[in-house]
Amino acid sequence: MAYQQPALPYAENALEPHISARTIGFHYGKHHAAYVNNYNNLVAGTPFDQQGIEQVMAATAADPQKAGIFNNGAQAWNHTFYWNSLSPAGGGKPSGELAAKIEADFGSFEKFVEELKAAAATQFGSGWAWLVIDGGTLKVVKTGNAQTPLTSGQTPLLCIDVWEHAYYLDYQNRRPDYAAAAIEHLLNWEFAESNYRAAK
Ligand code: MN3
Repeated sequence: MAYQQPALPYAENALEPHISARTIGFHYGKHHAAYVNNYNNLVAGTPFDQQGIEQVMAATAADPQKAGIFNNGAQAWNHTFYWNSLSPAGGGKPSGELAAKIEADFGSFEKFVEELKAAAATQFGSGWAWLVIDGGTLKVVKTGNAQTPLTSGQTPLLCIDVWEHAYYLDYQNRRPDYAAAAIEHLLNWEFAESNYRAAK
């Protein structure tokens, strides 16, 4: 019962000029696909093969002997969440309840943007920057490598991949420029709002 890599929710060139078709082609077609293949190879013939990927992530997150399964499964999941966190029609601001909650918990939308940009810029090495809801409060968090807030009791609303493969072809060492472009022009607030409603 192999885990299938979900289809990219838009064309490879849909996020241009902010993220190129070349970057998305390698990122979705090679990096993400490799995590999915590795995960399927590692769980084949084990009881994990019969479980959903989120269940497997929860079961392996704290077990160093299962690090290979966790890392590849979490990267498979994180990337699907990332593709959905971006949209060619994204950017701008959220509306309604989530907008009010961001103002309440961060002070203003602009403060939230500053925090998310800072998290993306300062995550040391490979990892992710996230907007999560944690015990009823919105927070910006960063995680290293394959780590995901999903297995720390937090509910992700949006994420940005800050591994070099996410931006190096387009931005080289300028990770903050990539993060700013993604945050200002691509963030999928409809996706965040639906995750927020489901978490409440
Ligand atoms: Mn990636």
